[in-house]
Amino acid sequence: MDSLKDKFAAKSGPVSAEVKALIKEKGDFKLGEYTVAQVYQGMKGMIGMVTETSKLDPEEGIRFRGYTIPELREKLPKAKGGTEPLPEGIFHLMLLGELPTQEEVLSLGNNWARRAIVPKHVFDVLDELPASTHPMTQFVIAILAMQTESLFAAAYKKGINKKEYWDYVYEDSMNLIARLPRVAAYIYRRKYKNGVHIEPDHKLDWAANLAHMLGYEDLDMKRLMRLYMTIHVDHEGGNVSAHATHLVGSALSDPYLAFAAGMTGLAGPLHGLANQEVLSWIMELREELGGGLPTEKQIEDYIKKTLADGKVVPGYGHAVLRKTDPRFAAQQDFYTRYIRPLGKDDLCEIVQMVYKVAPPILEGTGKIKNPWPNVDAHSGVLLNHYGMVEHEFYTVLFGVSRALGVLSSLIWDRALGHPLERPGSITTEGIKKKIAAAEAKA
Ligand code: HAX
Repeated sequence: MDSLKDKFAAKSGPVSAEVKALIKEKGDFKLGEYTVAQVYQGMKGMIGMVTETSKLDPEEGIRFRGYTIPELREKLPKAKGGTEPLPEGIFHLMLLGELPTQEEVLSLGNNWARRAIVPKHVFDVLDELPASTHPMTQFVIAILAMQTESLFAAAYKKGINKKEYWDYVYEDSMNLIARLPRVAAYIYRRKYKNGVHIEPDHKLDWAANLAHMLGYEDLDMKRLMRLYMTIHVDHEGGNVSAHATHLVGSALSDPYLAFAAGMTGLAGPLHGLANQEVLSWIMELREELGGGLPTEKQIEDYIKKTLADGKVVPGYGHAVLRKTDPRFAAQQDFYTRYIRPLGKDDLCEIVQMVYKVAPPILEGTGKIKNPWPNVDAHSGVLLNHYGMVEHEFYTVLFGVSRALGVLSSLIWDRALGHPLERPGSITTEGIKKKIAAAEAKA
């Protein structure tokens, strides 16, 4: 018996009927007209899809089903004696739109534990890759290797009614989420710990078990992993990883294929790979200055040099946000609450200094729309503090968390019967003709 699935079935039916009626009655309602700049510059600000799980406000940041990150850190169920939310809880919230009880979160954790067995061939595939293969490439390959298990693909081949799509997408998504921690840990231990693997401990919650399989038994790292896995889940529908998953899923590619597409997007340095880039950038800064804490002036010069070299300052800027990312603030709070009282960490301190120095410089360029830090500006130094020094691995952790958001959205996509996504495009010649015609009329 899967009570989460029963609740989803009870919820999604009426919402689906409501959406169909809305399209029928108000389908011609104009949502806005878009500019040439928006068409050329990544469709920023265009409302082009429906995402139920979260909504991003440029000034305030993300809300998951109406709740901010500080609210969720307080309200979501925690592990026994724990202080940070269990990510099982935010998945329940995104899928059903309701805060879960402690019992529901425990039941979901057990549900994932029962599904967590990764087929052996996935490890065999990973073992064949050169050890130098980037962890994100390995992650995507492992997800694709697991596609042999897709219940959606098997059912579609046999022939199923459209109304049943969500059920199989739900099953695939739950299996994927259950198995990703093992896959991530396998990649990590193979690449960085001489292939000495650690068996799962399903008495632990999903995030703590991930920390355990990675080789981190420290309670503090488990606490960080719960927060990390909660805050990275979702950022509404238009970001590259969420949009790619949604887009590929719209072709009825199964959740393994769709999620792998999302992860190839997350692996880009302007998106999830920025967390790796931030650490490398800070390490290079330290190296150039011969170690220790830099002065504010030295950081200022380094930022200016980065810009002068035509590079981006990683961890700063955002396509939608126009203020400090609340996910950055949550990690800053984690540092001041749990780490700093025990002794300052040089790299975490540098992050605080960059936060003070960078925004006015970035703003001063006159072109960067958001001079404030995003989630990736802080995450690496916290992992590094607890001993995870392998920067190239950081985006895989982001990806494990992101699965919760994009896959709960994918289940909704199929429950609501969203069709194939196929926006129109235009040529530059076409744009010029439209402008000329409008100007001739005026
Ligand atoms: N450093 C230097 N230049 C920057 C910048 C930064 N941090 N942020 C923006 N710019 C530049 C852009 O490259 C662009 O330059 P050109 O006009 O020469 O092309 C100009 O400022 C205007 O860009 P924008 O409109 O402010 O920003 P975009 O919406 O185009 O891009 C990005 C948003 C996040 C990609 C951008 O801010 C950036 O590259 N940041 C650094 C990389 C980063 O931290 N990425 C992670 C973002 C959060 C996320 O997805 N996490 O997973």
